[in-house]
Order: sequence, then C-alpha cells, then structure tokens
Amino acid sequence: MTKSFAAVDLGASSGRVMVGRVQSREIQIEEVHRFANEPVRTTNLHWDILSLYREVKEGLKKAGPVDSIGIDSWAVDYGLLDASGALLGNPVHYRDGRTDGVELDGIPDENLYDTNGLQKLPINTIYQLAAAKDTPQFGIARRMLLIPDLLAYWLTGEIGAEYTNASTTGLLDVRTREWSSPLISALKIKPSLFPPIWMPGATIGEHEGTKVVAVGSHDTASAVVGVPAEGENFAYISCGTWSLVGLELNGPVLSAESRKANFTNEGGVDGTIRYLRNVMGLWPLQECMREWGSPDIGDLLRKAAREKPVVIDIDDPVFMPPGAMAARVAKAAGLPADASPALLTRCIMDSLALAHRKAVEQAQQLSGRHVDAVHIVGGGARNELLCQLTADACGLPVLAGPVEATALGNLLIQARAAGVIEGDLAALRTVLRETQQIVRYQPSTRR
Ligand code: LRH
Repeated sequence: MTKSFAAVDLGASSGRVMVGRVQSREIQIEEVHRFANEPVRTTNLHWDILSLYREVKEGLKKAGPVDSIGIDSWAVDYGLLDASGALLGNPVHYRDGRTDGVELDGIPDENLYDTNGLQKLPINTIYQLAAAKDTPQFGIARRMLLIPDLLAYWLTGEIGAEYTNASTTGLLDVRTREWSSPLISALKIKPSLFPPIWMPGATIGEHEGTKVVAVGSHDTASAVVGVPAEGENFAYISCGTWSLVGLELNGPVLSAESRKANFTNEGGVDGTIRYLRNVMGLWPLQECMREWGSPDIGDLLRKAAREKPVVIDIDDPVFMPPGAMAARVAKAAGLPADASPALLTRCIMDSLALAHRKAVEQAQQLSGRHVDAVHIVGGGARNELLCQLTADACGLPVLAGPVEATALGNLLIQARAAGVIEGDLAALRTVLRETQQIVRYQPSTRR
C-alpha cells in the first residue's frame, strides 16, 4: 500500500511543500513548491505571514490529492488572535530588537531552568511575551498560536499547540509536558492565551476534506526524526540558518552545570528530549552572501578552502541581527574591512566547526552519553567544507545527509499515523538509512 502525504516546511529563508510517497520500507520525496520567506521591517521586524499562507495554499494545490498534511516551521514565534479569531498584527520575527535586555522579573534563572529546561535565549517566546505584554494589542489578545499552529488554524479552524514547538516557548513544564501555571502567573499573563497541547501524530482537523496531522511541528524536532542514525551513540547537527547541536535523550538534564553551559531540553517526538544548544549556524554566511549579491556558493567554498583559518566566537550575539554582516565578521576577526569573501567565508566555516565541536563535547560531558558519530542534516549537509572541518574539529566521523531531513521527519510521522509505516524512531531511521544518500567524512587529523 502506497500513501501520499504533504509536508509544509517553513524555514527562516525559504518555505517548501514536499510530497512524500510512502510504503512500509520506502519513502520517495518530491518538492512541489518552493518560495522565499522575506521578513518585512516596519516599526518592528515581521514575518510576512499572509504571503507565507498564500504560498502554502498554492503548494498544497500543486501537491494534488494526499492522505494528510503536516506543517512544521522555525520555533518560538507566534501570532495573537482576538476574541473573534482574527489575527492581531503580523507576527514579530525573533531577530527583532524588542527582546534586547528584557529580563523576567521575579523568576530566577535556576527556577526557570528547573521548570522549562531551556537555555537562556532572548528569542524564546517567554522573553518575547515579557517584551510585548503591556502593548494595547496584547491587552485584547485571547489566544497565542505558534506559527505552524496558526497556519493549521487557518487551514482547519482548530486551535491547539503542538507539543514539540510549545516546548521552545519557555512556558511548558519539561516534566509534565503541559503549560506551566506557575511560570504563566509569574509572567502575569492570561493562562487562557495558551491552547490545549497536541502530541505529534494526533489529528488536528481537515482542510478541504484532507486530514491535517500534528507532526513534530518544530522544524528541529522533525529534523531529528529525520536523522538516519543507528543506535543511540550519535550527536546530530541540524544545520541551516541555525546549527542545532546535541543529543537525543530519554529524559532531561537539569543540572546547574547544564544550565550554566546553556544547554536546552526541548521536547522531541515520542517522548524524547532534544538536548542541544543553538549555535549561530549558517546565518552569518547567508547574510554575507546576501550582501555580496548571492555569488555561487560552490565556487566561494572552494576558494575559502584555500584560505588560512581565522577563528572568531561565532555565537557572539553581535551576529544575531540582520544586515551589514561582513563588516561585523571582519571586525571580530581583526581583518581589514575589505577582507575577501573567501577569507570571511573560511573564517565563518572554521568558527562554526569549532562551535560544533564545543557543543558535541559538552553535551556528552553533561549528559554522560558517549558519541561515536556526528550526523549533519539539513542544508549544511551539502557544505563539504563545513562537514570536513566539523569532522576534523570533533575528531569523529561526520555522516552528512539527508538535506531534507525536516520534511522527511514530518512525512514519516504522518505515514506512521496513517498506518503505512510502523515502529519507533529507530525503525523510522532504518527506512532513512536504506533510502537516503548519506556521505561519510572521516576526521583527517587526530586530536
Ligand atoms: C531552526 C529553529 C531553531 C530555533 C530557531 C528559532 O529553524 O527552529 O530550532 O531555535 O529556529
């Protein structure tokens, strides 16, 4: 029996609709629609959510008849609905400056970590809400919906909060997997803003007669499902605009050491914990490329490979906002303002590889889980220079691919919910190992 599913996958720079045709041990995917995701700056930096929704609808039309639809996107951002269900303003982008310097009054970091298990990141919804809660718009809001949940609401009329993405808000209790009443009341916001939780695999509703199914709607949760690992001794890097670097665990690590090292315990599919750190990822390179008029990436990386390494702290928050990135990288590296694109690219790649290593090493130390391979999935798996530098830095083999791990993870959870494929995450990953192209990079230096 073959069934077809549509995966809507929205990333920070582009969105796509993929169709997956799945049999018990076979999965074939096809991209039917791809579109740019271009934020708009007005008084704040916003997502152009209506354009995204139009593109999603267009993609679903191109997908044709499917057995179900699943949606995933970047985490932490949300739209507010009024009492009639209308959207109040365009969702604000997590790179907007409104969370600069925002503190959570009356919630000590230790208590926060012990409840939500999250690294302290100003982009997390809890800080965005702290920055927004006294605005007139917030005063009349009745519901807060994360981006995939907002799109699902428009498609089906149903209201809920998918668990893996809700776990990135900072307002979910890492133990109970429910909204945390103590945190919500400490923040002094209405508990009724937060809808009931949907678990991945649950049916959300119907769009024009087609089922909409909850998947790991946090793109990183779907990407981790899509890691073609064998056994449990692996680290993953979901590498795109961000590098999400970490381990899949059975329970959270909530020690003081883990909090100080800024490791996060995000909710994964099937009750797993995504124990990881947000590393800056390819964002600085993407921003530089935009400035340089989008040169050929293959050519740029070949030239970068011949340059001398210069290392910076790629996780410095100075690199978070958009615009004028090349000058910021050059300054941090002590390079002249007119340093060549190849040199700056090499600097970003080496610095990223070192940040990957630091996170892989710390994740092992803090969790006690030993790792003997690093999987790189997502767009970064195509970047041969980064994959090799990461293997060298970690002193471990890097297994690169699939590039479309997120869409695959999304599709596999739909396929399992529809009964065409069976088993736990290990079984789903076996299907990926048997069907997807994976490239192995050996570490070329012993550390
Ligand atoms: C990656 C991602 C990441 C979040 C960030 C906001 O797309 O979802 O996991 O931390 O975007």
